[in-house]
Amino acid sequence: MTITITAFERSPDGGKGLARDTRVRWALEEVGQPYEVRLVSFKAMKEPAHLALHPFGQIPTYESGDLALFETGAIVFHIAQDHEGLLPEDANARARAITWMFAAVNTVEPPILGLANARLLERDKPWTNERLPILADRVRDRLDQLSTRLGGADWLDGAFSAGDLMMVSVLLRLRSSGLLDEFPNLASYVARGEARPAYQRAFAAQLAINSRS
Ligand code: GTB
Repeated sequence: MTITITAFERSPDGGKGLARDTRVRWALEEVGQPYEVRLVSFKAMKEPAHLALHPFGQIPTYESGDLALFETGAIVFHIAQDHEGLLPEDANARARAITWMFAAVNTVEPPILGLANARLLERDKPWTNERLPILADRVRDRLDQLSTRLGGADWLDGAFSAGDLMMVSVLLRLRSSGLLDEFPNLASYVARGEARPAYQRAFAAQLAINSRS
């Protein structure tokens, strides 16, 4: 069955791989599933055809046969459940990997988004300069905790899993802030994720679209 995902017609990041279709592409590459991409403009995202797929008018979405999904956590989870390679066989290890997926999107990503939004969207607000250090410290607290848990391990819980895929994807958003470099084991963790051939293919595929002139 053909898998089709949606992505920005042109990502505002110019191909840095930060838009969330990259994590879905990465999951599909890890499990060796070919996929098609339907590019959507910001305008089309808010129109009925796309809203029927994504109630919040965003990318990415995932379609396969009569199944349509939105939310990258749910999409990556579905891919990982359907194919070998992203979740361990052992039931407890599988549950822990899923826990890390939720931790990535529910616990680590929100403060990172708070900081990113303040830097990108609220720069001109009178309160931003005062608020930025508070938001950065919120991110630092989470990174400190995550760094302690990861310690010297390569991945969060044994072999690479969908939990790592989601966590690395979330942490990548921090690169331009410099915060990741304050935690060398997390910087190496992210670099390990980026070095995976499946990530490289996913990154190259989104770059090919976003670097067109
Ligand atoms: N919780 C949802 C999920 O995980 O799927 C969030 C989806 C989401 O935020 N989608 C964004 C979107 O469609 C694109 S990825 N935004 C358009 C809109 O809401 O109107 C977020 C994103 C956008 C741009 C950059 N960037 O330029 O660096 C990075 C990340």
